[in-house]
Order: sequence, then C-alpha cells, then structure tokens
Amino acid sequence: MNFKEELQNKQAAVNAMMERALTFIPDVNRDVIFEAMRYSAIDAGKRIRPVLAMAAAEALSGDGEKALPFGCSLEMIHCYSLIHDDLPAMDNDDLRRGKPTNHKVYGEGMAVLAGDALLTHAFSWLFSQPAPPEQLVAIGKILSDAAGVDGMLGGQVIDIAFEGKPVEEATLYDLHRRKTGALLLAAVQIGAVVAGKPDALNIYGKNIGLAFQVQDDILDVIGDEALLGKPIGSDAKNQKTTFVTLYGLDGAKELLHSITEKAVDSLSPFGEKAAFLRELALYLENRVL
Ligand code: GRG
Repeated sequence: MNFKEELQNKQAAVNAMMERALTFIPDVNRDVIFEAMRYSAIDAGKRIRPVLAMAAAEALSGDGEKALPFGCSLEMIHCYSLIHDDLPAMDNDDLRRGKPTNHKVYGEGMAVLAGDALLTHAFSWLFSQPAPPEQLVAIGKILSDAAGVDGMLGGQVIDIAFEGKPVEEATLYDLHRRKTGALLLAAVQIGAVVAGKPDALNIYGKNIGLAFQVQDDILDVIGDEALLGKPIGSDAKNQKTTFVTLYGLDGAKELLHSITEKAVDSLSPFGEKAAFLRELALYLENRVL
C-alpha cells in the first residue's frame, strides 16, 4: 500500500470511529446540541491528529487500532478548539473547512456549548474504552495537559494577550509550541503509550508540531482560499507576528524544511516501521490545506 492509500484508509477509520463516538440517543430537547457537535466533528477536516496517534503506535510495533479511539478523543478536543477560536469573541470567522462556522449556523450560545460538549465528551469517550486503567489514566493526563493552561489553551491566552502588539521570537515559539504543537505532540504520545514506549517519539512530535504552524503561517500568505476553505491574509489583517513576518517567506520555508528534516531524522532508530510517519512529515511540509 502506498502512502496516499494508507492515509485514506486511516482517515476512513477515524471517520467511522468518530461517527460511533458521536452517535446519541435522540432527545427532542437536546437534539440541537448533538447536531451542533456533529456539525463540526463529523466528516470534518484532515484528521491528522488521530492518524498520527495510530501511525505512532504502529511505528513502535504497537497496534494502531488500539490508539484510534484515543486519537478520536483528541480530535474532539481539536474540533472544540476550532469552534471556540472562530467565535466573535476570538477570531470572529465566518468560514471554516469551506462551510459556515458553528456559531453562524447555531448561534453563539449553542456554539460555546458545542465546544464545551466536545471537550467533555472527549474524556467520557476515553474513559469508556476497554483498556487497562493505567493506560486510560496516562492518556487522560496527556490529553488534559495538552489541552489546558500548560498547552493549547495557554497558547491561546498568549495569542490574545499579544493582540495588536509585536511578539518576540522566543514568545512566538512558546505560543505555538502550546497552541498548535501541544495537541500534535499529544497525538504522537498517545500512540507511544499504546505501544508501551511513552516518550519514544517526542522529538518527532515536537518538530512536526512546530512545522505544522510554520506551514499554516505560509499558507495564510500564499495559500489557495478555495482549497483551504477559508480566506487567506487573516494574519496580516490582524497585524499578527508570524514565522513569515519574522523570517520572510523564504526564511519561513527554510525553517519548515529544517524542522521537518529533524523530525524525519529522529525516526531512524525505528527503521521501516516508521515509513508512514516519515511520509506524513513530508506530506505536512507540502500540504496545501
Ligand atoms: C479556543 C482554547 C482555544 C484554543 C484555540 C488551536 C487553536 C486554539 C486555534 C486554531 C487556530 C489555528 C487556525 C491554528 C493553526 C493551526 C491549526 C490548529 C490549524 C487547524 O488544524 P487542521 O489543519 O484542521 O488540522 P482540520 O480542518 O484539518 O481539522
């Protein structure tokens, strides 16, 4: 199987598991929240985080299928963060993944609740899995740390605190290590825990986490709006410091290439089993959406 086929197979497995995880018993008074949660989490996005969790387990000779439900918990947290990030109180965006943002369809109050509900459901789903209790606790800790004040939410706090102000290089790295990087590292760590080797892929996870954000900054300048499903130029419009404003377009591309290489090099101890992770790093370096 080539990389593209394997990626598509994994994405299909994620979509099927997300459907299972987000199927609710109809209730006329709560159907609206089920619908709002599903709107932003079913058949949505690239599913990179759960794919990474599966691939990380497999690279360490573990079972990717066992990492899949936990990867879906992480994906729910990711979807929650996008709903909240799009709210008028945050980025005030109308389009996400080529369709109206959650609050545009369900209203602000329901969108806040849909995000909250996805975050809490992520842990309910996690603790419903028939895995050893110590594994559930380890993964629950990874997810909560990655999502919370030390991770993604902390990064968002720094982002808001620096709105309209210049950001120094070290702060920009700290912001994105948390805001974007923490969930991507957590994805890799979940797979590594399932394989029984918790920290084995941390260098890979940290570098692709940063690379993902650098490419995000580049795409906001030279990306294709139709492919991205949202307008470009939002960083410039909001006068944000990004890896492109800091290093220029070519400098950001060089940084992206060098950290992708670091990620790939860190996989050498794992040989052929890490082939998919290697290809995934290159796919993320060259992604157009
Ligand atoms: C609201 C607590 C809180 C946090 C929001 C992650 C985040 C913080 C905001 C998202 C803003 C953003 C666009 C960050 C850049 C990196 C990123 C997370 C891009 C979107 O992830 P993809 O490309 O999305 O994996 P898909 O649509 O494929 O799922």
